[in-house]
Amino acid sequence: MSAALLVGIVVGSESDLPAMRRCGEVLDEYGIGWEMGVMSAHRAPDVVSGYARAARSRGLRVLVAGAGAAAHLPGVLASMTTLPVIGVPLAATPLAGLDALLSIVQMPPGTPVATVAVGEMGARNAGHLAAQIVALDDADVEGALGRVRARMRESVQLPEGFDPSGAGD
Ligand code: RP5
Repeated sequence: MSAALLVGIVVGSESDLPAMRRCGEVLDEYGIGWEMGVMSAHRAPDVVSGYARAARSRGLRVLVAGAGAAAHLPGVLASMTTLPVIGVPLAATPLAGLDALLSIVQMPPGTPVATVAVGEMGARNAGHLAAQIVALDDADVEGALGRVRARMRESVQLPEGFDPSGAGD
């Protein structure tokens, strides 16, 4: 049985796909169903509008939008749905993603976009953040989050002789 489709990943261009696949890989770790579409807010605004307006009734819980340059896609999506929207700024111009970061993060009050880091690192964190949102009322995903956090903790390498349980000033 395939996992229910809960997260919609949208990118502004095919050139954004390689970075945003990292988001899908993270969602796979949590067993969360996702889809990915290419739909530019300036080249096909009607398609973006239709997707955003249908998202909730299609059962999606979170939208993740990756875009570079002027990067208005996440904000436009957020203006047309009350689902949480996570924006991933991508490096697509000589400004290396700073343009997209400022565009996405600076949404005026009332239409927030939860903005993560530029590029693949941000795309991966968008997957983790989307999972945390889904986990608010999904015990399976909450359990998976706990297992991923426990695995992260295993990567810690303590100096010899240091006991973290006794740490403190
Ligand atoms: C944005 O412009 C896209 O999100 C992409 O990052 C950037 C460049 O798009 P292409 O010229 O590669 O299609 O809309």
